[in-house]
Amino acid sequence: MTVLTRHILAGLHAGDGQGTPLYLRLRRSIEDALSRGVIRPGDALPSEREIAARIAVSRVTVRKAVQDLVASGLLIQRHGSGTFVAPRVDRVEQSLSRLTSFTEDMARRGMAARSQWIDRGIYPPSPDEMMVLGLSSRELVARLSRLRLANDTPLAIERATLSSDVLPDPGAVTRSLYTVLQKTGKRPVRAVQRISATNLEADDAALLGVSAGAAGLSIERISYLASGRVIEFTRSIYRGDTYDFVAELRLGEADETPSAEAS
Ligand code: 16G
Repeated sequence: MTVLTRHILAGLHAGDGQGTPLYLRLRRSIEDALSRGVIRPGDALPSEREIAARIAVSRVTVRKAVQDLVASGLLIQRHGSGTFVAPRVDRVEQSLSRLTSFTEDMARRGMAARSQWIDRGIYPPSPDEMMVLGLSSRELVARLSRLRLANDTPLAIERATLSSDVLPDPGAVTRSLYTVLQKTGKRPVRAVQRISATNLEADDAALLGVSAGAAGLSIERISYLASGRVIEFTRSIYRGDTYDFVAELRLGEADETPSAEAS
């Protein structure tokens, strides 16, 4: 018997929560095992069949409890290799003074960046996209929507739009958009970013592995070439529990002159 199934059995037999559906009691005892460190980030869970047999409940009950924990981000399932305790998400500190790409940000922290494509294609522009990118309705845009992961933990959903003459083949972006833009001399050199608080919609929350309504950051980035041309319009949703955006502030030039105080 594994330490986990022993822990679950002890929890289920402790008797509290009678009247609560069995799958919920099972879910709670797995959560309890996680919080007490009985199972740790990266550990593999026994198979559903094994848990069901050891604690004498149906596989459907085990599956329901496990699916709930997957939906809330505590467990992850890898196709073909089983269910694991999700890696712990260390908060990521992101400077607001450097214009960097997601891939670069993660590499600097020694984390492996990965993307899952949600959409990648050429479309007629929406009114917002036309306005921000300065396009007419006859022109086209490249849209790249990705779930961005670091060490297999989903951190953000990024939806970037560029004029199709900047990126005629969105399929050319496999890993890093900024690397592709760099190669064609169109990497942005400046950006304006607007950050606001949001509660995650169910679809976005499911992608990010958190519960619907959880806190998130909605970020709009408009990036420019040195010429002043807008090159990229990105709308992103970042997980509120993983990101700290940090800005360095300096005394403004006008305030630095001592004369105001001297008088
Ligand atoms: C950053 C940018 C995003 C850009 C992406 C490119 C925010 C807050 N930041 O995540 O605008 O598209 O980097 O990353 O949206 P990549 O070069 O790794 O594809």
